[in-house]
Amino acid sequence: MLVKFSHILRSVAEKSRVTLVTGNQSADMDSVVSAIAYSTLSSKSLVLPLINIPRQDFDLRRDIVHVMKHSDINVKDLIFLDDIESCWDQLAKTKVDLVLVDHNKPQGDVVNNLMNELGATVVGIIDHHEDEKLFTNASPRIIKKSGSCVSLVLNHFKEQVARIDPKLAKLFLSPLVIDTSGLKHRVEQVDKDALELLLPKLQADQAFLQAWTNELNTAKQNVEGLSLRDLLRKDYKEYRTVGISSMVVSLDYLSRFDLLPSLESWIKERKLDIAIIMTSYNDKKFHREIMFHGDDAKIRSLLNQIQEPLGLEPLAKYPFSFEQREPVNSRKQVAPLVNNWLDAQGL
Ligand SMILES: [Mn+2]
Repeated sequence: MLVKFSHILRSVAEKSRVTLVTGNQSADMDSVVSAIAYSTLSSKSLVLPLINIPRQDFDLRRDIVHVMKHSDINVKDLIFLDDIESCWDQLAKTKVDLVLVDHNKPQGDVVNNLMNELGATVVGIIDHHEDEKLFTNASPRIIKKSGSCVSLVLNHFKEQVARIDPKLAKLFLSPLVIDTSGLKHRVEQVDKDALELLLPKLQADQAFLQAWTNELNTAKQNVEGLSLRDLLRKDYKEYRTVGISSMVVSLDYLSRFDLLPSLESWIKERKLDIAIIMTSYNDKKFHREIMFHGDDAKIRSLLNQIQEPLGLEPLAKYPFSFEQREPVNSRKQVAPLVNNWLDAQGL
């Protein structure tokens, strides 16, 4: 990609524009596919997907790797953070526009530097997270509840979706079935509408949807051979000095690692006050656990604000580890509470 991306940039006349469509820094299935979908469906020229992680971290996302193998898109052709950094001088000669999908406030140093140092501007937003009320002139600016952000993207580009081939349809369907457990949970009207757009392309029935959901979930849950550091960065988002790693394993599973010392080095590496692990797993019923590590005083202060609203029941497994009484509360619900706490602390 490195060569190719710099090649593309070279072909862009100076002062002309390139649009980078970027998902959030967890770079989960929804973010990656939403960025690809927006880029592919947009009728403007030079609209390219930017995956908001280093290239080497992509392989940790085994569900996405699996999906890409079934598509005609080569992972080598995607742009990652390293590609941006190595093409920085060329980018500086170009006008960079940003479209945010699956988040609505720029995430990570590279994207923020594109804005602060190269004057990149956010020209479009399509998202299903809490509205941070930024970039109010962006167009489109669609922030709406949906199971999957890709549903909002597909509905925005309805006419173009009518022209895609079955392979793209299968790619675009993937976040939808992952985020809604096969169209069973957290399904909004916009998700149903998106499915209606894709079904004629796929000629799929209920059995196909279920099989594809299972195949993707199996790939996603395959953590074989991953180190704790891999698990920490596999599905990771940072909120100023608080990092939240989501994992599809239980806290018990993590006991095979040297958990606390590894968290210490993670905190140093990411320069965090608090590292949070959120687990989700099934054993007859669906569980979520949450665990905090870092500055004890800050953790206590944070817990003061969030333990009650999140319904956290203390566990004996590790210091500051809890079972979530309301397993519906994922990082999407926890993050705004963390942000409120950070605001109140002036951090
Ligand atoms: Mn999403």
